[in-house]
Amino acid sequence: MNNETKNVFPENFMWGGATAANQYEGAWNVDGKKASTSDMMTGGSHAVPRRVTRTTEEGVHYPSHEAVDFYHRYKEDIRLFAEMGFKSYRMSIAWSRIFPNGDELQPNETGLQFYDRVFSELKKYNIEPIVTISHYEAPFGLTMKFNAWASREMIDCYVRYCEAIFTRYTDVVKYWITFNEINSLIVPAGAYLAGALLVDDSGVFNSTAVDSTQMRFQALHHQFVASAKAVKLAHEINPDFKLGCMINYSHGYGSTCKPEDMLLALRMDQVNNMLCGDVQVRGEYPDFAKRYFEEKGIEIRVEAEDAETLKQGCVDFYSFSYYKSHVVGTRPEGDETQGNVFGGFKNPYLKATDWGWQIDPVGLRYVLNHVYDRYRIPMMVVENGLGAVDTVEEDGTINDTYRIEFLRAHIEQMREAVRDGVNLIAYTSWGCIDIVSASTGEMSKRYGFIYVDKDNDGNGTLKRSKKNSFYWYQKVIETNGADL
Ligand code: BGP
Repeated sequence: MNNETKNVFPENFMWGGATAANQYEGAWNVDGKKASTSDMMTGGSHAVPRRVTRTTEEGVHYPSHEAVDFYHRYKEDIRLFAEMGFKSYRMSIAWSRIFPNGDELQPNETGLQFYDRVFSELKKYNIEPIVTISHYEAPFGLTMKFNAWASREMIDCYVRYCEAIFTRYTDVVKYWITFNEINSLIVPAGAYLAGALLVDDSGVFNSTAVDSTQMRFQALHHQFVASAKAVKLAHEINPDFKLGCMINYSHGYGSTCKPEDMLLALRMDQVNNMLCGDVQVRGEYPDFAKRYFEEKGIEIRVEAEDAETLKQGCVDFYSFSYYKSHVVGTRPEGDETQGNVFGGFKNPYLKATDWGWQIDPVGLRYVLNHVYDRYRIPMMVVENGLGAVDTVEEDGTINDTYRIEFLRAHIEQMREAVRDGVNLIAYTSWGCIDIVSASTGEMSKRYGFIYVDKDNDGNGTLKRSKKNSFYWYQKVIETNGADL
């Protein structure tokens, strides 16, 4: 490959990393902060799923309570990000730091000050923040009061929170993402995380998910309206603000070229991926939604002004997470895969991670082209990475060649997509420093370029050390993606 085909990323391409407050900050109840939904979630393991509690119980391990203590170590961590050459850093604000119960009328000044310090540290190194407003959490108070997004009351609370942060950080943040992986609400496994839903239709406190399709889509509608209102408000507060949606892109191939399998793959793409993108980018529900809702018996309660609100709140960029692909259609003989968030079968052409996530770099090029053709607005890959168990050698080194290979293969395909004409403006690798895993609550599923000394039981010094991938990514950024 000659240099011309290697040097394809735009000059101001935003290389960086991504984290989320509840998996990273710790300090869950200090300086006025109160519990968020994620703070009431116990740790888990392969065998024991995480569960949600009503009160934090003595002796039970809650991974978010300390996480890896970014709250007190942000200077050291941001210095390391800067050393890697980060141009951007995707982070989230913990809503319950700003509005501890969620329904206060005034924000918590001490909470706001924490992010003042973080943003000023980022500015020192010219790192552009990309801020997720709600990443898999909501104040626990709101959840108990309203069952969170199941209720329309959430919209005003969310918009009040947005107003507080848009006004406060108007000069230091330009890129905002309204909800992390908003489409996770479509499937039960994502309903707790994305929607903070805790109580099911029959009023039962549900430890991991809510099974009611009706409730999930209603909650999703409330998030759409909240997102649109936030976009409009943001543009009024600062016309330079850029707002984005964030989709957990679940790419599914048909299991055979049987027309029915391909049709099913199309239908799943429409419902799982495009429905949310269409509402947030185009400002209206897509035509296929009508039949889908009818067939599922979903009746979304809408207010008269919602259609206009959605139209006025179209996002400026499309961001998504991409980890894996799956296969849908006729189940191949002998395949007993249960699948993860969006389900699906094994793909005989792909290898999988230790957690069964099928590694598919070419799928990333496919998705970038597919989505860009549809919306033609700037795109960001805001999560991508390999969750793996890392070993610290006796001399302290961490030789994570597998991670480098994973990332290299994905960046190569991004490069191809840029050559295909996709307007890609950012890449923030997930969990750029080891943090708590969202699905398992464990530390052993690591994504970072920076190792953090902490184990699944919460033991460890929290010391940071550079993995081999740290130096590799540094070189990638330095050469703007030419030297992989
Ligand atoms: C995404 C979430 C993240 C994150 C990542 C990896 O779905 O937005 O919060 O954690 O997945 O998942 P996990 O931590 O479960 O490996």
